Amino acid sequence: MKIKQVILRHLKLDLLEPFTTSFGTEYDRDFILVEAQSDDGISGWAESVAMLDPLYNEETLKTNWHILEDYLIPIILKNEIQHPDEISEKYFKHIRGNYMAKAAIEGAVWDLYAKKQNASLASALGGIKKKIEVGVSIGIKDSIDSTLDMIETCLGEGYKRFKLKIKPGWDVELIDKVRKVYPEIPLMADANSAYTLQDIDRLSALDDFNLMMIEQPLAYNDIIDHADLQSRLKTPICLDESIHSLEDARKAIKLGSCKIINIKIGRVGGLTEAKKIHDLCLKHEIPLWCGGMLESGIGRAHNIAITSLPNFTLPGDTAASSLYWAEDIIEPEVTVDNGMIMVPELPGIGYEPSLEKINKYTIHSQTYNLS
Ligand code: OSB
Ligand code: MG
Repeated sequence: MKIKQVILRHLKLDLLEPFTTSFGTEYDRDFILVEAQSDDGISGWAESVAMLDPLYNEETLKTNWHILEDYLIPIILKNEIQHPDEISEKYFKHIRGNYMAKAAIEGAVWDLYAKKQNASLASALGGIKKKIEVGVSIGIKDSIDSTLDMIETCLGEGYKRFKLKIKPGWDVELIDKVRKVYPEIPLMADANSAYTLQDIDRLSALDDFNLMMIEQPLAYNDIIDHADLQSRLKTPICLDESIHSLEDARKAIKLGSCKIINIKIGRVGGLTEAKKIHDLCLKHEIPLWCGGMLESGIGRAHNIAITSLPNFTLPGDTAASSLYWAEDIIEPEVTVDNGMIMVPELPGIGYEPSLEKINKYTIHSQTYNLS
């Protein structure tokens, strides 16, 4: 497979509602869309999930553009790629970090590869599920009542799991009130690293609400204190920010830092690494689910494909396009029916990127050719 052209586009989509986590509020979503075109004119698509500011992790839209333009795209244009697994295993191996930048171009090549095989991305990755279960991630709101309203709406739409963002002071009382109204719903909390071991009393208080899991309570780069915390809680800890690779997952499992892992394709450097973490977790009976980064439909399509692998046994964060965007950039949009998404069977990501809509939301673009 020879890639003859790569196009980077900076898009900006307005979020229908601001999304607040312990690290900040997003009002809109700026992201890089990657289009990789083969010499026979087929395009593969993916997006970088890096945000404008280095708050979730250290990557940003600008660092991703730089790494893509100056390092990753030249490698992709220069080499004949037989299989997308070679990208992380061979071509990008010497470049440290920059997981989201790597995942963005690797994902576009995976889509292209699947299209050339006339296979869905899901089946090219070894996916087996025809439909996937999904939940919602509910940001920090200005009142507990508005959180309860959001849960009610999403329950009505059949979502299978409810994740509430928490931070110190927006935690025990919130979960207590939600549990009083909804004693049985599959409920979890995501702290995005807002606590330390000094908050053990608060975290222990959360242990009494039958939560499915607490996601990333402690530091974004920690697996030691999480192991300590897990030994003191019956609620499973799920790691998000701390897991960037197969090696990170192996060490976290070995230390007992978590009982569940959230896979984000961008955070782990791409689909090939995500598959490897999937296989390791299957072996160790660590359940998985696919996280979200407020993606456009292109990123959502990739998430749906990886979630079709067998060990994604817990509902993920890939909710319907209409929960985030007035209009998405793919056709059809991602729809959720009774908490389920049908895994597309068409070649590649299985949704058509709409060039008209993509152009409408593009702020800047740059084309790279083999020179
Ligand atoms: O921690 O999972 C997270 C959004 C941005 C950054 C980090 C996270 C999130 C979400 C939203 O929880 C997931 C989504 O709905 O896409
Ligand atoms: Mg998270």
